[in-house]
Amino acid sequence: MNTRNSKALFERAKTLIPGGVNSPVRAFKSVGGDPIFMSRAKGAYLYDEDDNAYIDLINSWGPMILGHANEEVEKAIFEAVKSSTSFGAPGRREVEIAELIIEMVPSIEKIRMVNSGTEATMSAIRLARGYTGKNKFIKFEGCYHGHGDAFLVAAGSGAATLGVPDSPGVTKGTSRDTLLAPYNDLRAIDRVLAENENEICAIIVEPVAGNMGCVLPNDDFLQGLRARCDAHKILLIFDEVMTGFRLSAGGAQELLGVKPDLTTFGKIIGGGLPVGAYGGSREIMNQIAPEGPIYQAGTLSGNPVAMAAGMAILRKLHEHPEIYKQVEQTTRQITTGTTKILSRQGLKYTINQIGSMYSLFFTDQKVTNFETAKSTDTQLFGAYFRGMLSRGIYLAPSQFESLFISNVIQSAEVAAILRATEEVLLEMHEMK
Ligand code: KE4
Repeated sequence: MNTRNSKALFERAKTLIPGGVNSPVRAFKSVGGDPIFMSRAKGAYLYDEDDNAYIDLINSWGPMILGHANEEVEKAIFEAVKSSTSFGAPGRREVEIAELIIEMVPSIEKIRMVNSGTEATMSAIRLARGYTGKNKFIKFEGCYHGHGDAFLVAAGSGAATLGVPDSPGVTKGTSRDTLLAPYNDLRAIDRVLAENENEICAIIVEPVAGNMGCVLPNDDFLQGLRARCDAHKILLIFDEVMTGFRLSAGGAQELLGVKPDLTTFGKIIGGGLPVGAYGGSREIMNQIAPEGPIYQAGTLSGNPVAMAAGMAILRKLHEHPEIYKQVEQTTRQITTGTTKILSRQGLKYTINQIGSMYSLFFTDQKVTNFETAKSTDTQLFGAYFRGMLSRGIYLAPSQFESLFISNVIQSAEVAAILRATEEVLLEMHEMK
């Protein structure tokens, strides 16, 4: 595959941008090879600067559930952009998207728009601290909640991929208030609660983890967190930046039937434009300035173009909930087909899947937390990634990421994905 233009662009980019990329995991560091520079995308396909086509299984890390350059989202953006890209004043669209999200996610009575998932989670923790008067919070090893200082402790995603879970620049003072427990481990939570009685404001969790690869909650896990938060007057925060509007119109909380006190959003909520949000009960959200004393602000929060894109994608998902069944069926076709290939080749790798999220782990163990995720063979994953890429299948360039299926991946794409998988695993197996 000719990737001459991507290589030239990467050489230039490295002299101008740290690592040549604007987000670390895009640099292909953990899978080998140089990143591919994309020039355009449409539907299920990405096209690089050398005009190679790729079936996209990462979909901008989640947002593109309707595929790339969706006509309705584009039309909404083109319409909005004609009336300026930002007012710096409240606008009608902010009211409309707030009404729509509150209708789609029953646990939310008030919501605040921000510009990224990181801003959403940072604000949610500040709100939890201000509302409860307590400073410590619990996060889970391998969960990633954006790059806010307090979260870069045993974080997943890019931090895990780069093997620098506790980033330099994060002070001891900051990380001191971040308490850790293994995902799916309620007994560990009980220990942390007992050791920090009355000092914990919140437990923040990815209700389905996507940043150590796709890892599902045990049946009793989320309900167990809910009960403990109620018993200890702690806020339960669902970080649904990834799962929000992805696993169902009401997110993981609707699909799995557990109601958080606060929810954070990103990715799909902006239809591919930079949007995040956090929301919860009126009582808690009214603590946010200017209604309450807890400060949070943003120049471009709620800007009309991003709101138009968000409205278009959320309206489509709200009016056509059958999309969720469709993307789940497509995902199952891929994972079932892959399982058949693995057994044909005598390979015992693990697949985790829920809705339109899945990961293939190069381990024969069940992957239920960060420790088991880290036990996977990331060298083998790198070979798999490069083999699929050379056959025009674009995966997340890290074992510690989930894949995301869009509703424009049809049977032809599924067949191509499975054909490539069969060839690559055979090639790798012979190499082993
Ligand atoms: P952003 O600041 O990247 O919009 O959102 C941070 C965030 C918060 N919470 C969860 C559960 C997330 O998955 C993310 C961001 N996800 C990563 C992918 N695993 C973004 C990709 C990247 O960092 O380049």
